[in-house]
Amino acid sequence: MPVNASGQGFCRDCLALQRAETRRCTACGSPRLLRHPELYSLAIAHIDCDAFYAAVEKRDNPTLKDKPVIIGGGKRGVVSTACYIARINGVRSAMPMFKALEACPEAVVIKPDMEKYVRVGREVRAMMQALTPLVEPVSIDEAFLDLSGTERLHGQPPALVLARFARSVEKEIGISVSAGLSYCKFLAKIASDFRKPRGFSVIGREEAVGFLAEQPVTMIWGVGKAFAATLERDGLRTIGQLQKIDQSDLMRRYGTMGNRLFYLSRGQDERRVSPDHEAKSVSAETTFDTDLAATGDLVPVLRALSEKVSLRLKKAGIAGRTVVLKLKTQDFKTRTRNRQLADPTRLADRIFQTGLQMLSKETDGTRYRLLGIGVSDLSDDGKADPPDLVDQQARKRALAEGAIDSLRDKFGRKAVETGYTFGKGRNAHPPEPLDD
Ligand code: TTP
Ligand code: MG
Ligand code: MG
Repeated sequence: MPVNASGQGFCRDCLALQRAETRRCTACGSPRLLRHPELYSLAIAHIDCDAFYAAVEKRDNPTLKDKPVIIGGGKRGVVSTACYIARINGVRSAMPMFKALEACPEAVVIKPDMEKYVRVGREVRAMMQALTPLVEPVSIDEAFLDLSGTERLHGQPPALVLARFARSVEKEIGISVSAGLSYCKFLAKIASDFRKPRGFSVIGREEAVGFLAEQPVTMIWGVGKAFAATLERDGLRTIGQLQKIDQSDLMRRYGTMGNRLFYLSRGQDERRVSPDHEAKSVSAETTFDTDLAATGDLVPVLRALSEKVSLRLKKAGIAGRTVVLKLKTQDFKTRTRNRQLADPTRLADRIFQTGLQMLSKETDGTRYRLLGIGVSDLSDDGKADPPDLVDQQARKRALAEGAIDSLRDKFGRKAVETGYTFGKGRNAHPPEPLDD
């Protein structure tokens, strides 16, 4: 019998194929059977660890196994996460700690150990990357995987690869995950959340529209509390109601979000799973022909390098919150200085101004052979550079930079030079490529 005969499911515990419509595995007796008519033709998965921080702490201290555990406290005094036992009592993420303890007074509270969670998150990710190069991390404990075309590599369809993966994570790392399998990211993510913990849900093409019709609008990616309230005012609560509205109508009412409502409500999501190359920082540096000490010589170089960094951030749609200045002295000693900003930035001017403040403390006559500038603490640029209401000058410079960018888009990079780089010779435009 071929592995992917339709209607044929398998056991999530021992992975044995199930022929008959039995309720328990014919090989091991487990009730955790998975059957679905499209089980072997779906390849987009979302995997999310169960009660992640709490699961790691329980793994490391077995006496906590059957106790309600809350991870949180610290500065903000809120719950980061709670194990599923504590959730039965009503404890939820982001709840103030005092409320959580009212709901579940016997809970064991543990302060988060971020370093440890990052380490475990990386281990899980490495196991994902062994399945397919197309892993797109979403957060510390979850990722999308595109397993299409991996059947030959694994000798198994994606559904079985995922079940085996969930089993291996439990055995090798000691925590559990939930998986969702579908034909697009939107539904894979919904599916992974469906039967937590240790869940595995499948949403196929046939059932997608009918399934979505019953769900609340908040299930749509990007519909938060505020937008849900707007929809509610317009009498829209379920995705089924959205399915009955024309695209042009939705767009007229809700702009680009209306477009998203139109497609996602119908189970149409073309977003690809795109692997993150996990850049930790974006920087540019240059080594001088002759060592430099004077502020007047260093500043134009700093400006040109800041623009280089900014250009790369803008192209990648990312921003950085920490600005890092690097200097190498004549005798090859490296000095790095960094400063954290209130918000992530991708603007050359902010990077430059911050770098300049740090540089001014280092121009004490020391001769430098290298200057570099960069940003770390990277994130996508959604929250970057909010209009600065306090510093009007910064706001004007940001507007000017937008204008310069669009001129450069039209006429090329050299079309516009700022006062700092203009006519400053070859140090001002570091030779390409820059070593990062
Ligand atoms: P989630 O995957 O959202 O939650 P979870 O893994 O704890 O539980 P679930 O089984 O429902 O997936 O978040 C992953 C981790 O991120 C979580 O363990 C703790 C942290 N976190 C916070 O610190 N604050 C929050 O508000 C949320 C939602 C998560
Ligand atoms: Mg999780
Ligand atoms: Mg998560």
